[in-house]
Amino acid sequence: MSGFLGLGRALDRLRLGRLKEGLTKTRAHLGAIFAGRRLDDAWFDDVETALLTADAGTFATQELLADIRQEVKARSLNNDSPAEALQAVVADCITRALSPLIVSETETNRLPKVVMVAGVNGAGKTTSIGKLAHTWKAEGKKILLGAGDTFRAAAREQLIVWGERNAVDVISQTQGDPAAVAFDCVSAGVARGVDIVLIDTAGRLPTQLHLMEELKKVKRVMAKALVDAPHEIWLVIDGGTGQNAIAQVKAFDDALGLTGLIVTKLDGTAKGGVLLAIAKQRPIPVQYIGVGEAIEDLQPFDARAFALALVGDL
Ligand SMILES: Nc1nc2c(ncn2[C@@H]2O[C@H](COP(=O)(O)OP(=O)(O)OP(=O)(O)O)[C@@H](O)[C@H]2O)c(=O)[nH]1
Ligand SMILES: [Mg+2]
Repeated sequence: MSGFLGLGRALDRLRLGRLKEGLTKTRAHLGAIFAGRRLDDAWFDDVETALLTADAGTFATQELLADIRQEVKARSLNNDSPAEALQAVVADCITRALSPLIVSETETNRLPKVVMVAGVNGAGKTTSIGKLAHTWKAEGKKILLGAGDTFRAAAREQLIVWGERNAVDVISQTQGDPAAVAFDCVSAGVARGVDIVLIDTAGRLPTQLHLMEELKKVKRVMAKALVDAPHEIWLVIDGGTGQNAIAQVKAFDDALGLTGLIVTKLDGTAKGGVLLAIAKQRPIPVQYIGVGEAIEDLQPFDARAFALALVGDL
């Protein structure tokens, strides 16, 4: 048993390592503001600058600063307080600010559970679907993938490759529109008694209104194959997008009613603070984060781990 626990902890550390590696730049800013500092206005200015530089946006930054000031007072910190105490305040306040993004367990009893995945071009939708299939299959779930990106033939092929890698079936059509594929896929999922149906969609900008309408149609049509489907609608956002991510979340949420986000590429140049902005301006639970291109580079969102990856270990 302790062997399993030890392995679990080692894996957790490895995963946190990927995230920390990705957020190195932000941590270099945020982490540098603690050592040997006086708790004066200049310190608060530096915290503000570090948060803004990390893409937290002005709303979230101001609120976080107010919270940090209050917490500094509540903990009676002063100029003699150790750097770790300041770091702990900032880490705790960031964790709290991220809490609206924590997923609350809602078990739908519906089988199959239908998950529709959307997002702008190149955000990481198809890759995330491949990773999700891997994760859920490892939990013993029976999965079916739907190649709802009928825009490019290469997109269909890409999903089929992920299907082969995971040894799960992919429903696709060489002709036909995305709504037809989605309908087919949900129907097949019901007929085959699978646990989860994952539907890919073509990338689109929220400003391409006709494509947003098409996405709404894809959603509507699924309900004709299975009542209440899709049960989950997840937006994939590239963690390196910066403040534009907020506009994406708002637009896709308004169009589809999102139930979750997947934030990808947090291993790259992402600054991470955009999650603070999302938590403040349009809190949609972060179901998973992507920390690399490989099949296992997907992890559940952990607000505390994320805060520590931003601020540095205490
Ligand atoms: N470093 C890194 N790369 C990622 C991650 N997720 C996806 N990618 C890469 O991002 C690129 C685009 O990924 P796709 O999954 O094709 O993105 P998509 O949203 O399906 O793209 P379209 O279908 O063209 O809109 C690929 O090169 C992926 O390997 C991640 O978490 N980290
Ligand atoms: Mg794709």
